[in-house]
Amino acid sequence: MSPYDPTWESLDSHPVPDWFHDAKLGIFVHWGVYSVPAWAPPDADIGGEDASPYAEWYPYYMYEEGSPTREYHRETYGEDVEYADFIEEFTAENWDPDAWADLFADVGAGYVVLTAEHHDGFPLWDTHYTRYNAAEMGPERDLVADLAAAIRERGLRFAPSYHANFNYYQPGFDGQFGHPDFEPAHPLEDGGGPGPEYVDFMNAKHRELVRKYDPDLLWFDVPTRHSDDVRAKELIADYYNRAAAQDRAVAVNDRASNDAIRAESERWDPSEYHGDFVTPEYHSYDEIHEEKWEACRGIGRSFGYNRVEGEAEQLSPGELIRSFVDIVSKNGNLLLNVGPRADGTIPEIQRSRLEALGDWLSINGEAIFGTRPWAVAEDGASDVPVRYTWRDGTCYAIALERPGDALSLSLLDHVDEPPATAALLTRDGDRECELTVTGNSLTVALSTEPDHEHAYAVRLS
Ligand code: FUL
Repeated sequence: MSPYDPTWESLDSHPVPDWFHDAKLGIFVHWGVYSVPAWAPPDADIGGEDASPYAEWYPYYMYEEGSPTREYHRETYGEDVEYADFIEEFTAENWDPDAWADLFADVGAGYVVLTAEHHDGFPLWDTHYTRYNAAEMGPERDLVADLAAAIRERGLRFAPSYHANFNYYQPGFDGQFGHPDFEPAHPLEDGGGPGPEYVDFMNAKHRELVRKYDPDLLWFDVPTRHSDDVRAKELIADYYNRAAAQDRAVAVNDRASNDAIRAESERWDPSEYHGDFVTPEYHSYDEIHEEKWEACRGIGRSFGYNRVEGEAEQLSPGELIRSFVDIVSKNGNLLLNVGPRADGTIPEIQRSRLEALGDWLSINGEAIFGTRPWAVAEDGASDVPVRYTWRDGTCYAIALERPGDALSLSLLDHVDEPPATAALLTRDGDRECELTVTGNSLTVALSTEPDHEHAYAVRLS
């Protein structure tokens, strides 16, 4: 018997799997034909009308009169070069899925999400439904299958993301690919949702994706407020039921929060939220958010590789680590994006951030993985900002700046008994710290200097 029906009432009864709560860190990979031009104006506003810092939107803006991308395209490639002409340069010739998987596993990620199909409508898997796909053209390799195998071999979970609900080149199922004389459509301006035939085509590919790769997550780019347009409830029920029959714990995202957070004035309405977790993009919640959430963002200002981004656009290792700790303390995961080059290599500027995060987690992972939010996320009693996490009766206070020789905490406002011991996590193991209680204030003496940078975790038990 199938436990789930395609109604929100039924689908909303699905539990968030523990593994998703525990994992905290996922790696997003935006890779596709757009990784060939790999260009966007880095200083544009996200969601701008004529421009976006997202290089994976090149195939949209290159046809948008007045956009800097159109100008760049004309100057660099000339008027006659169409988006489809980039396919043959999307080679993946230096791609080593095992090396990617080793890197992501070393950072400490629990799951990896690859753009199986982005808004350009070019699937990265061997699909039966269009010959414009990575197995038949460009890399001539099923990128989804090969990455899934390498990732799962290392015990990480794998998910394809699916963004076909918005195709830059609708109508025309193959976008411009099937139409040499195509007129680029602008669904955003036309205001039309996908028509029923497009939805059939899109959902057939989706079912195929689910059957071929048994995703551990469905990272689906459809805000639930638009879910009826694309019959998302049917897809989600199909996915949950298949996973239930295989006894696998899976999760489905929701993007309503992304829309609402971006529109700043519009407060997210929980009745519009479905699925297992919400996915604010380039945003975070500033308090513990009870619905499980996952922040997604690039290391720089784009998801797809942008060749003109430099150091100035990237999160520094410290910013990355501090924002990750902040997200975890507030019930979030971080889905941190990597934008590889068209040949399958990961730019050093991104790799170095991943390695710094991995190094920090190799010392402080016990204060992150498998934790849950504590009574409060923040503590302002010290002169450095502090975030809390909690696991199995142990509380972790994580200072986001290097504390002096003591850390003052107000955690006694929230517990009956003060902790008996405190220890600073370091590269060489724990360093015991002396605890003093004065009224409601707890002071942790840090007699030894931390031996690493960026954020400092103290175990209180
Ligand atoms: C959005 C897309 O439009 C962006 O390009 C990116 O893929 C982001 C994760 O989702 O909806």
